[in-house]
Amino acid sequence: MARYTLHCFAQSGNAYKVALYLECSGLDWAPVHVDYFKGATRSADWRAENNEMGEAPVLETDGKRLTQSGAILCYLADTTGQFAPDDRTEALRWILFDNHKFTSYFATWRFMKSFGPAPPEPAVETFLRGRIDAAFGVVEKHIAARDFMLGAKPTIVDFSMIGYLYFGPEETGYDLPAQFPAIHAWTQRMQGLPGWKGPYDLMPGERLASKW
Ligand SMILES: N[C@@H](CCC(=O)N[C@@H](CS)C(=O)NCC(=O)O)C(=O)O
Repeated sequence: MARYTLHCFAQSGNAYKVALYLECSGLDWAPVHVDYFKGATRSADWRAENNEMGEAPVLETDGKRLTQSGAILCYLADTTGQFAPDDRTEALRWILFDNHKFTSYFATWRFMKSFGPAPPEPAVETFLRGRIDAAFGVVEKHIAARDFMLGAKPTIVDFSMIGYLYFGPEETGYDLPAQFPAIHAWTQRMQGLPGWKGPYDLMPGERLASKW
């Protein structure tokens, strides 16, 4: 059995944050497929066994089940030393911004746009795009001045924040090279890390066509 078991699925950028970290760190890990689109995370049994919050990813290791990608990345950095930030407070500042704004609005928008039961209402689209553009604008300015979020070297903050940035424009409706060139250049620097793979090559689950 692998040292780390990650409950994940291919469309989950939140799970990808951890999967990519494990892969780029050369750690011994194996994925377990969460059948999210068939409602696995909504079942009482899955929640009781894996995560009361009803969310992927879940990382199993050393007899523990850890959840919340940001907390998992902090745990892994603390216990392996890989991609550990020099300044924990600064790392948390960006991971919290990521979870509240940078990832969450973009992930919600992409899900509704590509995989939800109906396309988002125009007012919802306007709201989400406004929030995405504001959060992406903050990161565009920050990352234009440095190679990685905390400076010269990649840390867990980068793994957290790039979680949804490799899904294509057919799923996200965003053209990163044209709209956010500094963010795009940063994703390319991360893509240069040994072990880098895209989400659909790293995690199990059938690739789904965008519905809308
Ligand atoms: N902040 C959480 C977000 C996790 C999350 O929302 N995961 C999605 C899959 S990408 C999920 O399982 N959602 C289920 C739901 O919201 O009901 C993290 O970073 O782990």
